[in-house]
Amino acid sequence: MILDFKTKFDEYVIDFEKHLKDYTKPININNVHPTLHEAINYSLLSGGKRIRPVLMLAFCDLFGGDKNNVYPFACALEMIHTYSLIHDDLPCMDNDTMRRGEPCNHVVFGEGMALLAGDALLTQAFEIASSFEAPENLTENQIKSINILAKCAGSVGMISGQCFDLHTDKKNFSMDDVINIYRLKTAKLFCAAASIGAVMSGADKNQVDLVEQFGEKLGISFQLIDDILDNETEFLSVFKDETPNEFLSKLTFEAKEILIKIGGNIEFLTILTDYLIKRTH
Ligand code: GRG
Repeated sequence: MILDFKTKFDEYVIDFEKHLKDYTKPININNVHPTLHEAINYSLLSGGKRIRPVLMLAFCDLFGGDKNNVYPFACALEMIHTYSLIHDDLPCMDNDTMRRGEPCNHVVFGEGMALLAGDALLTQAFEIASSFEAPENLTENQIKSINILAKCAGSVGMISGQCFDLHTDKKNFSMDDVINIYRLKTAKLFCAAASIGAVMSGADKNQVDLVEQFGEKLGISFQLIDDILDNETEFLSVFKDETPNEFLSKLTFEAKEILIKIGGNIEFLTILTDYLIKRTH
């Protein structure tokens, strides 16, 4: 039977969002500032595509894991992603006013509150990742996954990607510089999604290495499409020997080759790879 990709994708999103909503209800309302709570939920529950959680859950399924062990990490990763968008839109960064067709967090709640909402999301991500009750034999994988989350989001991951993006002279940069920015700024969270799904489902080191390589290629492709859709000429002009679209086709072919090496029921992930490349927004 041909997989109904969209139905499966939506099922992952619905299940994920049920778990996410549980984490957005404050346990002790007296301890949470009401505007902070509102600002967090404004961005966390405002129509993100949920690609990273879907990727994580799909790798969990590929390796036959229990999704209940993965939901806390999927929520944690989406919180980190959301914080990065809130901070990225701030006047001191990209200085944007609209996100997902709505005013940015800082436009609605003010710069200070947006900064704090981002800080709170980053912190809560690690609270969730470290506090769920895994069976004893899963504890080691849980710790490995927390470590992956921290590395991919931090100064050897997404944050350095943002720094290279801010501080590279875009008039004189090379294709390697651009790929490095994509690899750190965007692909690191894709790597985290894919690898945590695999690690939490008991994949071995060789399998996790392949999953990481897949996450990197998918994440770089994802950022490249973003730049193609936004016509980011500064970034796109570095592609000299091949067009950005040719490079994209090569990269996604390689990503799918890695899926074949990983093996198992890779149908959903293969279609997901094509779906992300063909997206129009
Ligand atoms: C710490 C002050 C401070 C800032 C951090 C780390 C950072 C700023 C920004 C991260 C860089 C960033 C925003 C990269 C863009 C990645 C990207 C393509 C985001 C859009 O992802 P989608 O399309 O978003 O999955 P949705 O809206 O669907 O959730």
